[in-house]
Amino acid sequence: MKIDIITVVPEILNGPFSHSIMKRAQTKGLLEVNVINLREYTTYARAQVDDYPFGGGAGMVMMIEPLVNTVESLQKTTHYDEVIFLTPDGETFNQKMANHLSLKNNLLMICGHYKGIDQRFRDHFVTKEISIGDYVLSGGELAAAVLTDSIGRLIPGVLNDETSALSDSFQDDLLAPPVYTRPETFRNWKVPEVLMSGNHKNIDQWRVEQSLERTRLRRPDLLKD
Ligand code: 6GU
Repeated sequence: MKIDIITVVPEILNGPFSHSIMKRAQTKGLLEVNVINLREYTTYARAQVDDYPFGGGAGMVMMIEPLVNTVESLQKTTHYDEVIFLTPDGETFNQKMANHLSLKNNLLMICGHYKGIDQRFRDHFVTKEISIGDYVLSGGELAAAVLTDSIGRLIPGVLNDETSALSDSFQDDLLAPPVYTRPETFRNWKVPEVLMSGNHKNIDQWRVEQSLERTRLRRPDLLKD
């Protein structure tokens, strides 16, 4: 899978994909992430990419022309399955969307900044608008990193048995159960006995019960259907 990300602050995206599972996904050739600097595609003086809103009001608006130049240039060599605009007024991202997007070949993400982007770009180029939650970020970069990480780790072959996505919270609409490792006793705090029993039927049952209990207490909304 290829994920191309258009941004005016490419520096923010240098770190998130250079380590751990995202790094391995790229090394294995299963994921390619390209960060594209919008300013390199503008034909305006001083690499301008934003301007005052028509009708007045606070904040700047990202201009349509640099965005279209960038997208159309990329589209010469890549067919995108989705053109995703990261914006707080988009559909709230969840695991189901991550699963769905992990099956695509090519994704283009556009990070918003300032007061937003010219609506005509959204109308004519964007196929999906996604938010990562009900709070406001300074720009879409961190949201693009969140999507790329959650989608990238689901690509077949990225995770091994040890890091399997099957036991993740949300994968079956349940939160993950508690986990423990050595030592068996720390400051007189003991690991639940069942985990030390070697009885895998009991262990599996305990984990399901814990998942259900945790979900009931913390996220009862997940159990409604
Ligand atoms: Cl995608 N962008 C911004 N700027 N803020 C957000 C967001 C996205 N998702 C939640 N808050």
